[in-house]
Amino acid sequence: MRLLLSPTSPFARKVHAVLLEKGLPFETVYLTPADATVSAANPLGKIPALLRDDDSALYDSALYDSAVIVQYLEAIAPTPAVFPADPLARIEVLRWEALCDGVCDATVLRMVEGRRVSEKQEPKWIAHQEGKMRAGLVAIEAELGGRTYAVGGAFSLADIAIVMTVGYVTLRAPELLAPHDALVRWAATHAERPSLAMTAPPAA
Ligand SMILES: N[C@@H](CCC(=O)N[C@@H](CS)C(=O)NCC(=O)O)C(=O)O
Repeated sequence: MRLLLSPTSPFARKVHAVLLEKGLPFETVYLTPADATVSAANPLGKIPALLRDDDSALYDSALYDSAVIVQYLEAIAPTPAVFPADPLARIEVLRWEALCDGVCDATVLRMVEGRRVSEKQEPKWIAHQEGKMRAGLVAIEAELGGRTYAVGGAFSLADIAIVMTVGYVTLRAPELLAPHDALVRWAATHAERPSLAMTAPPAA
């Protein structure tokens, strides 16, 4: 399998970490979303995409988005699992993933707007995205409470998603984490896990 990714993409980090957790054989292909290989694999032109080994045609065989790729990996390599067996606990993990993906989506949108020349930036749009980031971080910290793992007392995709989110906000908007010492400490502990340490984004 080949994973199309960039070093800073949080969504790619999620998939990369799951591949490492499962010990699956794969290659990494680092590129930007603008690369033609990405649009050939994913008509939406987004990273990550996964090129499976069973491909005869590149377009037909590529998988996206990160949540779909994670489900695929869990299906082909159920052990070690990144989802709990209990269906209702699985829903909780999926909700954590949605929450964390949403914070990362808002962080990407804020960053893209912030990179436009200052006269063209829309402060209301930036504030709107920041509002989602702040609310998401508050929810993540509050719901984690004093737990070691987000769901069911065991490591899961929810923990990967939280570390991914804290790592990406640290890269793009560290000031928004100032009120969240407890969350930052929680993430730092889990970020030492090999799959997460090996996929950490570069420093800003
Ligand atoms: N929901 C998608 C989001 C992927 C995404 O937004 N990737 C960004 C990089 S972090 C990207 O490729 N952006 C390029 C674009 O939107 O054109 C997923 O989970 O895979």
